[in-house]
Amino acid sequence: MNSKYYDSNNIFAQILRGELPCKKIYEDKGVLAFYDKYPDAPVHILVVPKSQYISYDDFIFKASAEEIVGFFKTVREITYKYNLEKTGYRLVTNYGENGEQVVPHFHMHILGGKRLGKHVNL
Ligand code: DGP
Repeated sequence: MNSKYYDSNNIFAQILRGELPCKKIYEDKGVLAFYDKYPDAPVHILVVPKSQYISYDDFIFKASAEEIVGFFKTVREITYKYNLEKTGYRLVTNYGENGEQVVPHFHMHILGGKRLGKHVNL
């Protein structure tokens, strides 16, 4: 973790290349969303940009404004697809050692489907 260089063998890169399966729920030219394999909530979706960004830090630094806005609007669309805007949800992105990011391809967790409490361990 915390490498400056993108590891093109990370699990999400393999999913994006179709080398590993995923339960896909949404795809467009720039974004893929799929269910987390180890869900922490009844709804636990991962949204990833298709371009190679290591982390939130890397994404915000390198992506165009258009790409950043498109990504976050897509996250919102997915919350509506699952009616989460009615009951609420949590967005989480982990970064670095203290944030305990495990997969070094930027991703947003969408968590919902139950009362999550003040904190969540991801
Ligand atoms: P993070 O700690 O933010 O890097 O979270 C990585 C998430 O990825 C974690 O919630 C579990 C999930 N995950 C790990 N391996 C796989 C996989 O092979 N498929 C899917 N769908 N999710 C995975």
